[in-house]
Amino acid sequence: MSTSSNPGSGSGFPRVKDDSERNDVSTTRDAPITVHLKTGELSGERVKSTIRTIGDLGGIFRDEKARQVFDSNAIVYRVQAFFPVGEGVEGGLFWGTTFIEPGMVGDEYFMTKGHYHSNRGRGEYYMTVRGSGALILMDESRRTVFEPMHPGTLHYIPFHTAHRVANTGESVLAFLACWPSDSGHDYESIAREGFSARLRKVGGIPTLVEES
Ligand code: PAN
Ligand code: ZN
Repeated sequence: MSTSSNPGSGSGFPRVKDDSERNDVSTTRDAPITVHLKTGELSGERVKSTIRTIGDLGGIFRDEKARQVFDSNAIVYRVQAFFPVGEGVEGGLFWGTTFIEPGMVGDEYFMTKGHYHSNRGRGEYYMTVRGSGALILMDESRRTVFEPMHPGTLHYIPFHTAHRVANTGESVLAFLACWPSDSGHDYESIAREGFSARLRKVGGIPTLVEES
């Protein structure tokens, strides 16, 4: 079988026409993505970025007054991601890096909003590349645990499990992630019910404290 040629490759990589329809072997060959293994930074034309500021995180932290003291534009985390197929397409995989700044809101660490996958039967991998933190996992019976994150730690997030990451260190925490393209993100359940425990700094140590 002949491999398809790459017309126009002499002047660089041609743009992919329609990401959502794409399901062939040239997906990353035509427009490569690279991961900088020390920093987690993704590069490539098709990398998309999202930023979450303090202002975006209302209702996430326990101490709402402490959150409001910050400049609402202060960045808490950003995500770089590669979506080779459209959101919701069955059978594809997405890839991303999350960078969480160091910081505290009251006695809670800067952290992600956290979510279940809308399609509850979808798991995920995380791998830490920089900094230190904690992956907080809650199953549907609301049992919450956490796994320490350090460069090289690999974290399997089981399906039916809410997940959130806190930066417990003093520098940026970066982790890679890979998840199915038909996972979706259910933030509403977390906004409504929260996690059953919060990771708080108690006596200088990250401690999971049950919500009363
Ligand atoms: C990750 C997360 C990312 C940001 O890519 O989406 O770390 O966290 P929130 O989505 O909770 O704001 C992932 O788990 N994707 O499924
Ligand atoms: Zn997820």
